[in-house]
Amino acid sequence: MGHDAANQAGDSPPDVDAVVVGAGFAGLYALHRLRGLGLSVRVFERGEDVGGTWYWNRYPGARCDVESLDYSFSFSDELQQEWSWSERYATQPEILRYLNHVADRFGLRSDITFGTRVVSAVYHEPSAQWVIETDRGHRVTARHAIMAVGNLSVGRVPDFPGLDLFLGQTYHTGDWPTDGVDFTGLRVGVIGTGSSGIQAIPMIARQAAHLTVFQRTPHYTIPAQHHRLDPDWLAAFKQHYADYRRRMRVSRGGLSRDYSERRALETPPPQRHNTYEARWNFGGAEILGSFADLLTDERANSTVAEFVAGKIREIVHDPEVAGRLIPHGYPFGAKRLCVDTDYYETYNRANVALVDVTATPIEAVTPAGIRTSAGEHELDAIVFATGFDAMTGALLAMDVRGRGGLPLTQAWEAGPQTYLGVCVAGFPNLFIITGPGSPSVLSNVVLSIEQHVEWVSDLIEYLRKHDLDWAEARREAQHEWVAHVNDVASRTLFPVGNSWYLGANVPGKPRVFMPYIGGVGRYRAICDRVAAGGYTGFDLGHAGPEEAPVPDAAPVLQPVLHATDAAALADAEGAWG
Ligand code: N01
Repeated sequence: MGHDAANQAGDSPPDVDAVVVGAGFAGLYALHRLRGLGLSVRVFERGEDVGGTWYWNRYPGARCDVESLDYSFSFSDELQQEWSWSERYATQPEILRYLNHVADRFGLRSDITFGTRVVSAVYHEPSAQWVIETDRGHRVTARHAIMAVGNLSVGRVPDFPGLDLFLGQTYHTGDWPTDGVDFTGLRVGVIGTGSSGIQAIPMIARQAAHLTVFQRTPHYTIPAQHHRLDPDWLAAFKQHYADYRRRMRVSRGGLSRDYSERRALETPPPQRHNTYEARWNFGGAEILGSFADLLTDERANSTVAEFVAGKIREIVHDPEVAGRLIPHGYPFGAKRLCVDTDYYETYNRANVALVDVTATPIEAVTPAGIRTSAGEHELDAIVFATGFDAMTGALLAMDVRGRGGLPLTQAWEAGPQTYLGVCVAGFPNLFIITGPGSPSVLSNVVLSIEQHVEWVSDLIEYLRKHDLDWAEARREAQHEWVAHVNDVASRTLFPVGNSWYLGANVPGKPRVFMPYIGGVGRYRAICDRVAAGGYTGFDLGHAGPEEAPVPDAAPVLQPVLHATDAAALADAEGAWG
């Protein structure tokens, strides 16, 4: 179907300049920015409204674990001045209200088609156009295809035997009913204790008659120490918003507070303990930034791991339950650090039980509940907090084909390969916002989205100014970038954790460390240098029968990373966490 459509693209001009897939943070900003350049844009969104992740993840307790003052758009000072966050960490409903406000304020809805899934995107070489088809029968041609599909948008439910026989209700945290769920009086099981499970468990425990948590791997979590934002404090803060954002842009993680340069192993133990204590009390993922060597040196890492284990023993009354909750076997922070409210305290409740499914594996879902090797747990509802096919799931769910009809699934058979985490060799004018190989999920993703959208729109503008039709990453440049991403990751403890960063949570998925750990400030500098060099590492060209690259406009590949930069980047205390 996709091929036939592509063959019909012919010589006619594209229907729109750009198609954007997704209307979350990334899609909304891409639409706004490209429209501002005078491009015609069509956005397709599978949800019935804007929001992306924040449209679907409505589970109880869902809130962002990046602070709201950081996790919001910076591109418009008017927007950031007029919007007032009510809490340190925003709830899902408040973030969704914010994104609705953005959509209305910038008049974005008229260019968005909701309730529509893109099923294929096929590149038609002679016309240098993308042919996009949807599940509702749209067929649109576009010069540029912007994939703003999110990194965590395809939920995973493990294939337990008997799942379809269960007589109660089942839910996935990433596809929560719009009207919410009332668990009052019910016996509920939650499978999974990552960020979603850890947020949902305390809330469900308060409502349900009984909650059984099925934990495979204990995750590290730090209390949010959440609070409301005082309106006077906020008004004073907003006067310095521009400076605050500037610091975020050059930081490691895209956050306003950066990593300490001190090393844990060179800090006397009492001082080290005080640092952890202060950061624990401050709350959130800040603790990862306590010392520069936490994510590069296992001995340093074990000092923070021991500190957190001590906290778990203090909070959880039953020592045996505390023991089961203490993470082991992987470094602190190597799996995504979770941020919670009352998570460990929840295990002191009489109506909550913790089942270790590594010791007693789930054998089947039965009509009445879940059976592990130790016996059956009767349940009225099961919540799957079992995560996502991260970073590549949504892209590979579409039939994306580049030059010569090459499917993206084939190009990425051995794992995702990109240049700068945004472009793929063989797929001209296809841009992946926060794609694998960019800081994406290891950063404040809203800031990384802004950087990508701006960089991509600058590239599109460059093509238009130079009367060019397409840009395509060169294979050598891509190869060099992938090697660099792997090299930086291999100098940290991240690859040791069997995490979704590596695709380890999806059986059969190739294991590739997907996010770029070099830090958002450095990453931005590299992208800027590529642009300043006339898009180093790209071929740029015209549509038409002789659509070969234009030699003058397409600089030959120069090493993107000069020796000194590579050394600096490889000095990857840049791993921010
Ligand atoms: O998913 P996860 P998530 N049997 O993959 C378990 C973002 N996020 O939805 O660790 C039993 O982290 C699995 O066990 P294990 C954030 O980036 C952000 O919680 O694989 N258990 C794990 O415990 C986050 O990292 C916010 O051994 C099974 C859990 O399910 C990402 O989304 C909030 C299993 C999955 O954890 C994903 O988080 C929420 C099986 N067969 C999420 N299969 C913010 O606040 C899987 N598990 C911004």
